Amino acid sequence: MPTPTAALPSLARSELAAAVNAELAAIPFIDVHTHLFMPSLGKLGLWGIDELLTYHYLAAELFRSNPIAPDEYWRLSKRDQADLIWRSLFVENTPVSEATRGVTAVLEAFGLRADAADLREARQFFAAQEPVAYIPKVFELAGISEVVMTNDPLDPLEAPIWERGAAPDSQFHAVLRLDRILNKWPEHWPALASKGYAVDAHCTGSSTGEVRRFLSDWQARMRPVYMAVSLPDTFQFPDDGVRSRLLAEAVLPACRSFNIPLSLMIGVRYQVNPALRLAGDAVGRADLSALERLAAGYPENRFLVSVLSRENQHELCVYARKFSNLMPFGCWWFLNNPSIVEEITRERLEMLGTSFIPQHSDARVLEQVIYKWRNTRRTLGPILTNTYGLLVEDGRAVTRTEIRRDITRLFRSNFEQFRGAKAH
Ligand code: RAT
Ligand code: ZN
Repeated sequence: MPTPTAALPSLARSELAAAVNAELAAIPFIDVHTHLFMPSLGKLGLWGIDELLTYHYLAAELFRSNPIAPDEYWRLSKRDQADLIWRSLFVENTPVSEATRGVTAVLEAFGLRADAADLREARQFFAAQEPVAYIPKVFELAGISEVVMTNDPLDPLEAPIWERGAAPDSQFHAVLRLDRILNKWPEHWPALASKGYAVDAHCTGSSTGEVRRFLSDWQARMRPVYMAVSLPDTFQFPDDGVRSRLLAEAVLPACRSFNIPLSLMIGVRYQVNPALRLAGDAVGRADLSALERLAAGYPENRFLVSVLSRENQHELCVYARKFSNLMPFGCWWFLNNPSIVEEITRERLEMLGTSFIPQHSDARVLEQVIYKWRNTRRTLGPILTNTYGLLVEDGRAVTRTEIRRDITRLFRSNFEQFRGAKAH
């Protein structure tokens, strides 16, 4: 086998940008965290202009530019909400924010007018799409080969579909999401009890063993690529709460036995403004020594980690240097803006080389993958070009083959290996 570096000649500094951009465009990425759903999960899958416009990132922006009270907004039909957001954020104001610009990028990708006075044309276009052909087309426009879903076994709409048997789809991977169980045990233990698991309100006795049995049953049903939980900025581990006990006695052993990672998304300040519903969460700096204790205390477990606070990013890189069972991923939610993505990604490249996953889309509406991945590629191009430029300046030639290998590692194989491999 020839060495990969022998395959193509070294690039001059002036050729780096074109090579990086061409490879970024050509390599299909894996989207490691979304809220999209495979077709067999039916109506859970959202798409089209009304869903794009009522995305909670945009609802949050509406209340800054329109005097409508949240309660009044929620009483409107989805169509009226979308019309209001369009008028307020796209017609009466220029859509310069990241989330608004995203909608215009989607419209542009489909050849639709982004400056229309109303949504008639867009609604007609999206209503005419047939999911079977449309999903692959959207993935192609986004430059992704597959997405990872978020699947909550206690979601009253989703769980029954899985229980009846949902047809798997090779472009959508399942994830067993644990927020209800780990963060809201008092509200949700009765749902487990009603399904025949011997659990109690204080999570004592057989409870943790029974949660393990529950996870095992859902592992068999969903075949998840990892388990996942979002966590507050106040997250501590270990502590004497139910969450720590469930993590130590049910979730971590289950991940070990199924040989899958646990994804920890840390730093949410839940519902600081409940009137905004899904848009009502904020961010807080977390104490990452909890992560240190998890990574050090459970070396046989692997952790995919995203932290929401900008202030926690550097610490996360330091911990990833200490513990190879940590895989930093994504620039999550309020961080997914070019200025912050640039800062975080440069920091990660400088501290971790190519041993991290730069981004996920967090898409909730199918077409969002088009703009979110377009933006990621646009931000990453100059960062990688500059990184290779410095290397060339410091005397190390770079080939196109190496650039391809690095981008493939960042956006595909780090995930593929980490999800299946034993920690080393
Ligand atoms: O970014 C988002 O859409 C958030 O509302 C959350 O869903 C977050 O990504 C999560 O997975 O908890
Ligand atoms: Zn998410």
